[in-house]
Amino acid sequence: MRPDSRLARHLPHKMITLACAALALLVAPTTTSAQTDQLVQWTTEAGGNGHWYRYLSPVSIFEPFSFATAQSAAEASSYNGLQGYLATITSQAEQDFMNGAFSYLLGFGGTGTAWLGASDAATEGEWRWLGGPEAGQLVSYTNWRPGHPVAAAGFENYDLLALSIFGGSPTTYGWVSVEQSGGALGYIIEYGNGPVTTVPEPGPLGLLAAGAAAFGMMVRRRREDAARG
Ligand SMILES: [Ca+2]
Repeated sequence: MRPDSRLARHLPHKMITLACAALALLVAPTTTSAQTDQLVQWTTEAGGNGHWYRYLSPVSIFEPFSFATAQSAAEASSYNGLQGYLATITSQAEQDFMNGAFSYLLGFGGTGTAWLGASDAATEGEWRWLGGPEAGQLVSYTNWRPGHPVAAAGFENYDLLALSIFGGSPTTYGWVSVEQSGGALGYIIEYGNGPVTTVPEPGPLGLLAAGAAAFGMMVRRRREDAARG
């Protein structure tokens, strides 16, 4: 019997399970509450900033994301060593890139909204980016849909920013202000705020490395056993 086939036969079930789990993590979205998970880079070759963007949709249209949920999820995430935050669109070029990158993902029946990272909650009418390299800066480039931003009125302040996509021909993209109690059918994370400063959770690659190390130990132990026996 060849040694490798004997090894495979005796490969502990636990080890196979660990390897499968690690592989599943590698291909699965890391945000469990979201359905769609696509990462796209705005490359410097294409005139971009090199940042990565990720659009996440809810598991159903009946479970929109609150702004707070989206913001905390974005800021708790990282990719490629870059800190995440709710996306900031600071130029027409960045808007154009995102329109192209995410149009096919957004919404149901071709219409949808996704949270972006700005608010005028602090001072009504004064929109500022909340995170990323632009944190605290006034929103200068704008792409408001007609009628937006909605001025404060009565009980509700329309303090939050979402990218809205209206299906049809041509598809139109624009920003809408959303009330504090509102939800959006997705959010966009931008990864570009410098190196991650917090200690990351063990990622898929870390788990794979741990699995490989454990596998190596097992093989070594079997060889030692064989040498003794
Ligand atoms: Ca940006």
